[in-house]
Amino acid sequence: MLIHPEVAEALAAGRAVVALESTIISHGLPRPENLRIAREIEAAVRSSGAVPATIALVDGVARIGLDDDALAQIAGDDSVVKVSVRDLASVAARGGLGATTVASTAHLAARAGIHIFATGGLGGVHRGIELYDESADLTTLSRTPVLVVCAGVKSILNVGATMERLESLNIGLLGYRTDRFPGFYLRDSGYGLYDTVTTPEEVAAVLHARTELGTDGYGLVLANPIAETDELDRALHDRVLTSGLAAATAAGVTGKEVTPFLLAYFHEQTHGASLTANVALVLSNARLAGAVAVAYAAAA
Ligand code: PSU
Ligand code: MN
Repeated sequence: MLIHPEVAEALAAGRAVVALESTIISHGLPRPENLRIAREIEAAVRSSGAVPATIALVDGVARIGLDDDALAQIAGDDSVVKVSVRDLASVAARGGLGATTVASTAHLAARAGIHIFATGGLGGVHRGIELYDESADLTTLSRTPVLVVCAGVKSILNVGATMERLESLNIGLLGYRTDRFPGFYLRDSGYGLYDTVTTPEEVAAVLHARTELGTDGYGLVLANPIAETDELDRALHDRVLTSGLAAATAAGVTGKEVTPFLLAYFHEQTHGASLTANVALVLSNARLAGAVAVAYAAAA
């Protein structure tokens, strides 16, 4: 593991640091805008007073905090592979270039001593029953001490089943200024929440209470809904979702290709509207995570 000097310095001084994933850059957002957006996400963390640490495998080394060259490689190199927790060692051993998912980013962040993490959407239980497909994001968060700030999960997933799994796996779930579980492009996935917080300081208080009670070994999700003005049109969303799921089935897409396939399908079929929404929500999550990290560091 190689921790970027700025990140290492902030951690040693007990200052606020926010981990960022890299699969969203390589596989979640289209080229060439993805590099610019990756830089904007880091800037959003900084705007809240925290240090960003984008995580990836570069030349087989787990990097905690990327310089601009590494960020450009993740965004534009054709050899970049999507790396979950189980793939980390094999890609590292062959010196490969790997973009980390929520699961593997959370794993490496916690290992580096970073406990706040921002992304767009969490992985979860996929639709379809014959081939059961559940993201390692869930099982990893059940045993990783990290707070993940996200806009809920996409409706490409089985949202109800995902929420049940979050409960079974002891993964905490807080709504940020909402009592509805957000649906990524939409503010409301159709499912309610039991816990709502309204300030970064309240989130920091929950984090400290978890340490006190010994439940801090589990992940915690802070669900931050997309702003009303950035939400995708619901009719467009429903139409593209239906045709996208059918296209994935028809193309026989399985395994780790499912999520990137559906994300790209949305970006194409909405002619960029889903991309605009996606960028807005990720930036909002990065700003909120930065504010939570600052409040958490102040209360330590
Ligand atoms: N959901 C999104 N955007 C994304 C992802 C999920 O809205 O970019 C990415 C994240 O990296 C997440 C991964 O961890 O997809 C989940 O993939 P899978 O379902 O194969 O575990
Ligand atoms: Mn899967």
